[in-house]
Amino acid sequence: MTVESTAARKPRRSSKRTSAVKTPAKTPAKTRQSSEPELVQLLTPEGERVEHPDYQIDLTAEELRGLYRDMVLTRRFDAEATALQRQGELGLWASLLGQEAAQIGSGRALRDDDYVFPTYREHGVAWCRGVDPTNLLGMFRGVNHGGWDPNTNNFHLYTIVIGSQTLHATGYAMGVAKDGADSAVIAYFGDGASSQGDVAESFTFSAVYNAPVVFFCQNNQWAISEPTEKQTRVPLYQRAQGFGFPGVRVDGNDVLACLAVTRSALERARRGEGPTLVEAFTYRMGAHTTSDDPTKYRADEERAAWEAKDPILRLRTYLEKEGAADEAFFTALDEESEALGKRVREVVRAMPDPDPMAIFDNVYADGNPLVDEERAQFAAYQASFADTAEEGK
Ligand SMILES: Cc1ncc(C[n+]2csc(CCOP(=O)(O)OP(=O)(O)O)c2C)c(N)n1
Ligand SMILES: [Mg+2]
Repeated sequence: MTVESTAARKPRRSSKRTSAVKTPAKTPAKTRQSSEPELVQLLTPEGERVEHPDYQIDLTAEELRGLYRDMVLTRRFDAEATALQRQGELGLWASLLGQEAAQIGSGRALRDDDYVFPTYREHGVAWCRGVDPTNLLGMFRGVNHGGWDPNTNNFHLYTIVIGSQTLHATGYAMGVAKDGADSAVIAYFGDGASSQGDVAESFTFSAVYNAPVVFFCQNNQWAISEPTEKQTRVPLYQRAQGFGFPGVRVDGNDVLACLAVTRSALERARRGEGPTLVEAFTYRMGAHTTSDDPTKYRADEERAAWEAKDPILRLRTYLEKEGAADEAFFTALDEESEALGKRVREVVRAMPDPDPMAIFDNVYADGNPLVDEERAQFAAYQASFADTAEEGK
């Protein structure tokens, strides 16, 4: 495999980002990809099934429809959450638009007893774990700090502190190994997070302790407004080599490849052969969060080029070509999507505001004098509003 360094490929960049795929209409897909390191692909953007020598997958029509349904419902939920933020029902939302295949493919590779450490964008993985999507919204509405019990679905709470969850995953995986269990752990993080010291430390520890952990990096090309080439001089998956474990780059918009590659990495972890870094090469189609405006720092053509690689569309093309799904299936799924959207709207709007004093609960298991002092101060502050209301009568 020939791998050019990012620096060699793109000598000088202007502040307005141009991408390796900036001229999609004139450049055939094959030529574009040949300038990038090889990635594992089982379903092309045109919906053609292709083989890979190291990763095989054989799914029934029902399983393929299942993956399609997962991606469609996740996208619908995500669109609803974005709309709810715009209507003032959520304070913020981090959309997964474009990353459905990376999340559903990897999420469906997991066993129930595996443990997941997500970031804040893994709504598709949460879906695969059986977390009710409405539970993801409380934190974004500001009415709770999490919204689900991590141990019910082996899906940890969302983590905002970039990269820190890779350390939690590594420690957890070391514990799994000590227990002699054959389950695996997966940590999700982004291209930007790969620059964090926490990630480097978790690579070191997991390698040395042979921890059963899969590092699943969704390289969506952007860390807010910073492009990937500001994070690394080499393709991210190659970082693993320096730590002594394998790294693989997969087409993150190909749900079949993401499933096959993650499955293989999890099996390797279960066999006691240690960590794997999976780099899912994908694209953040939307804004970083609803507080961001990507038109300020990236060109429209870049998004358009990635639209042609849409993860849902390519599976739909394949399903139709293979006769694996009929019109009735797509119609029923449309109806199911609408019903999900309606349920999400209703549940969010009915979420009660918490008692303001509840913010001091669960800070320390056994209490703390400083928290007690702050609680008393805040209670007095709250009471001052009651006095004002009385005076106004
Ligand atoms: C330790 C830390 N530093 C900075 C931030 C601010 N921050 C929030 S998201 C983000 C970018 C993360 O990019 P990436 O890891 O690529 O994930 P993506 O948002 O693209 O999924 C940053 C810098 C943070 N939350 N935590
Ligand atoms: Mg990113």
